[in-house]
Amino acid sequence: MASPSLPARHPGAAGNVLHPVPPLPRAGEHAELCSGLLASRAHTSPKYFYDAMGSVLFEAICVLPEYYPTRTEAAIFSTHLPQMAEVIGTGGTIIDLGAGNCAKAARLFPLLHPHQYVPIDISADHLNDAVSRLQQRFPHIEMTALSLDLAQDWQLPPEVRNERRLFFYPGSSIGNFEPAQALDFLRHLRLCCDNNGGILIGVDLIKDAQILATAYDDHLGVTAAFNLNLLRHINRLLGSDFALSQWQHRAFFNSRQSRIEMHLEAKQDVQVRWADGGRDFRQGESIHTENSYKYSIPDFVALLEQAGFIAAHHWTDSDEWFAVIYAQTA
Ligand code: AVI
Repeated sequence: MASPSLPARHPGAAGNVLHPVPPLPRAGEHAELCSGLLASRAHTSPKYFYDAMGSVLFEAICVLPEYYPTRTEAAIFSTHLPQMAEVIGTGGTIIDLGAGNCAKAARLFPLLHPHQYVPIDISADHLNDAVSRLQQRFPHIEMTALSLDLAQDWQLPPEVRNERRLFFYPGSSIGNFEPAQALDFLRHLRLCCDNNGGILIGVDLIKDAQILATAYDDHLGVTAAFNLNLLRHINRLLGSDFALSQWQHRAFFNSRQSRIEMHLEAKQDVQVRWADGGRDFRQGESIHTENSYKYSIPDFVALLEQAGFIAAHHWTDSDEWFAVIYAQTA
């Protein structure tokens, strides 16, 4: 289990509390990667996309014309933020799940006026820099950064105030969980809320299969590079000898499961070796690297309700490609 790191406190830019976070421990990654690669259908967790290069490639994906989720969600926030603030209310604690550069949450501050901001991310380096900068812009907001792997068990430390916790989970990353895991994750958030909190979450909606497929297989090949870069990251973590030239990116919409699937497919018979193992892949065999589930609004609201939330409001774009949903505790 990844546990929150609680290093010594030191004063932030304006005397507020800022927790610098060390990188997460790497124990367990080796075993997790090996068991996925050796499974009859080889697979890896999408969290391994995000080394330094992967994070830069993901930022590039977000500005691709084919990748509609980022700009569509941003437009929904631009249009509806005042109404969101009316529904959600001011004050309380914003807990930003997968905060990255904290830019999305920072747009909420002038309207939601949180007392505390708790950005959480797997990448400590990114987070420390972003929070230091943000603390200078908003010196009156207490900021408590946490380095956590949200795909593992995690708990909030006592420093996170219990007063009206709003979990902020934009970007449709909930779609990268299997539906059962997504439900467990939402249930966990609900438990962390006591009886006076909520969640503001971005959800990518079901749409034309071709639009979906192109969003994950763009013409510039940035998503292909993002997928292939995973092999370089695995080579570093495992000491393996994946040769990128032997693999190709595959992405398609699986309509039965309502998900985009990304795979890396062997272009020829391939032998991969690492210190304590290895695997032979036949031409055409693939490593399943990501699922990105797409929901209808009623189905996602049902999931929130199963988790113990009451879905209060949702906002969408005019094409209904993406939704931002606010749900409260009962
Ligand atoms: C982070 N996550 C919401 C992205 C998605 O759309 O599922 C990851 C991604 N994979 C390929 N392109 C973007």
